[in-house]
Amino acid sequence: RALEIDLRRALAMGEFELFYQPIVDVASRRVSGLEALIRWRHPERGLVPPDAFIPLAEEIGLIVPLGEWVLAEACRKAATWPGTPKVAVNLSPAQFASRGLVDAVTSALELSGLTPARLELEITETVMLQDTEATLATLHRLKALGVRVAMDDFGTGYSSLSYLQRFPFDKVKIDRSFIRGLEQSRQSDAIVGAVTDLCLGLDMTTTAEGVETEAQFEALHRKGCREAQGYLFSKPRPAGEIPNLLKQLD
Ligand code: G
Ligand code: G
Ligand code: MN
Ligand code: NA
Repeated sequence: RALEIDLRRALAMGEFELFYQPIVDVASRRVSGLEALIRWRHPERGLVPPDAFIPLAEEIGLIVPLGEWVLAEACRKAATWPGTPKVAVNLSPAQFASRGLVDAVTSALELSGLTPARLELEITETVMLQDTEATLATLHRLKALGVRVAMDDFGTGYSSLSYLQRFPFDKVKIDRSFIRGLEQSRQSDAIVGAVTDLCLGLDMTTTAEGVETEAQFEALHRKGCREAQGYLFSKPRPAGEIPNLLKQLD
């Protein structure tokens, strides 16, 4: 297929780049971290979003080398930023299950010199549906490196409370579909409040995704949600803008 050939070529040619979206500490409004979000700078099609190629990259196994590049690049960049913000990297299920994942994380940390605690790996619930024992073993090996692990898009898909009990997450990212309804629907308020309380009791922190309004931010503050991410603060930005953005938002 044309896209498949194009995708393999793109990796070889270095056409991928990472944008970064700030994550803000709710109490202080300071930037506590940034999430790396991949883009494909296509010679003819322009900037291609991840939804347009990540699924195919998964399917053809290209996600493993691509994911290794993302890890290395995000750590390398983060090590140059002013201050000590964390950098969050999305891991797709196939990458999580791949044999070389722990080695790839280890080498990204070593080559960049980034403090392990500044790297956060985001995994989705789909990962939890795979072989549970293997998943647990991988999570424990990652945590032994000193990196942090977050459950992404919590509350959508096949989320289950048993995952929070069994898997050693440091953080839960509450899906933006629940944040949208804050201050407008009792249901969203109740769900976000309950997830925040639950995570507090489990010694996990919470990050709200997709925060777009001051009213949503205030509601999160009242509910004790630790971090917020969304267009209210910044959309994902090219790497070159991050050093200045870190100085401005701080
Ligand atoms: O940046 P954007 O909001 O368009 O991202 C859309 C989706 O693509 C997000 O849900 C995110 O999880 C996924 N994504 C972005 N960057 C990466 C990446 O480097 N690796 C993987 N596996 N997924 C990514
Ligand atoms: O799936 P994941 O959460 O990893 O990816 C984040 C995606 O959400 C990115 O594609 C990003 O562009 C998008 N996003 C980030 N902030 C907001 C926001 O405030 N509103 C909306 N609608 N989308 C957002
Ligand atoms: Mn994410
Ligand atoms: Na998410």
